[in-house]
Amino acid sequence: MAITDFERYPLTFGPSPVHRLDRLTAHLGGAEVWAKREDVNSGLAFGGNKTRKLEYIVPDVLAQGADTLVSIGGYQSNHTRQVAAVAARLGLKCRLVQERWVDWDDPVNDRVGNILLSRIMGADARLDPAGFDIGIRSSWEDALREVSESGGTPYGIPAGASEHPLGGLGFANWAHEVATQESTLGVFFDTIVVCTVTGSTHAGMIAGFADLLDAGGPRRRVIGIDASATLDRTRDQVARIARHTASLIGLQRDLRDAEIEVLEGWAGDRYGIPVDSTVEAILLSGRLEGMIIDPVYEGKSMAGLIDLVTSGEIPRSSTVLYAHLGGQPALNAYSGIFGF
Ligand code: 5PA
Repeated sequence: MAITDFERYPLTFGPSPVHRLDRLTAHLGGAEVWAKREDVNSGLAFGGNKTRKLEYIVPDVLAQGADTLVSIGGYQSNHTRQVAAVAARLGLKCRLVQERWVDWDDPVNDRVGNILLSRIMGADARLDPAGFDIGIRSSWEDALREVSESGGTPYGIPAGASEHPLGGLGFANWAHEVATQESTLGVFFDTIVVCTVTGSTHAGMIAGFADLLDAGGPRRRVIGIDASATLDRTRDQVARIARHTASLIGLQRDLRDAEIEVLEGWAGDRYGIPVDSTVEAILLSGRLEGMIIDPVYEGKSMAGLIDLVTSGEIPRSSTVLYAHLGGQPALNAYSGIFGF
């Protein structure tokens, strides 16, 4: 099967916009930096990377006749907010397990931003004291069972939709979308920079770009910036999901290790806690480009991009595409980091 053979339920506006970041580029002195904006990819609750993944999962939800989406994330999960939005759009119920993934004592952490939006959209979002883990959780399995026991038909979507068998397809297709936009714009992105935590965003891209390479497309570097601070697990998960997705979309070879590149250095010691470079990246993007990024994910990948360009690891001659995956609502739970 090819990526185009998979059913896609439309939740996004269509291809997400791609544009230059001229002032950031000038500030860094090259490489040429562009952004592709998943933060404005949909009218559903501010969209984001999960909305794109869910386009390939919803056909299965509908085929199974489920009446309740069940998912999991941290208190400020962007993923659960997007699941809540999709449930609302489909007329389904939504049960969310919101774990204490981040030891972050902002007094409104469990009430504003993403969790507030999920509740506005009608989701039953319940707090759970468990800490960060990107794998399958017993609390999520318990929620699935509770929904069944109370007569519902649950459909489980794991953290970040990553362990879902179809979770990598959204971003495999993103790679094809990039290739189409490149030919329209007359540009070639030799380097992609993407934040990675539960893995299927980056993994999908790896599979999609490998597919394009094998179809005669150009070679490029897809750099995942770890924001999990559990690097080995994330790297393993990215590799596993990339290989699975590659085989789903008909890649005729194994992925090379060099195609699976997850870099560390910008996550800090713990998931969800911004470090100095995160705050600097947020301020720089806001002040140079009016582009808002968050303290948990995109602030970390942008910090990585800035350092990789500044150090020359990404050469000055490169044209870089920064994948902006959304996530701004969490900023509301982090006002204290700026000291304004
Ligand atoms: C998230 C994830 P992956 O989980 O697919 O690696 O994506 C990382 C990522 N940027 C990058 C933003 C804005 C994200 O929200 N968010 C999770 C969530 O619960 O919101 C899955 C962790």
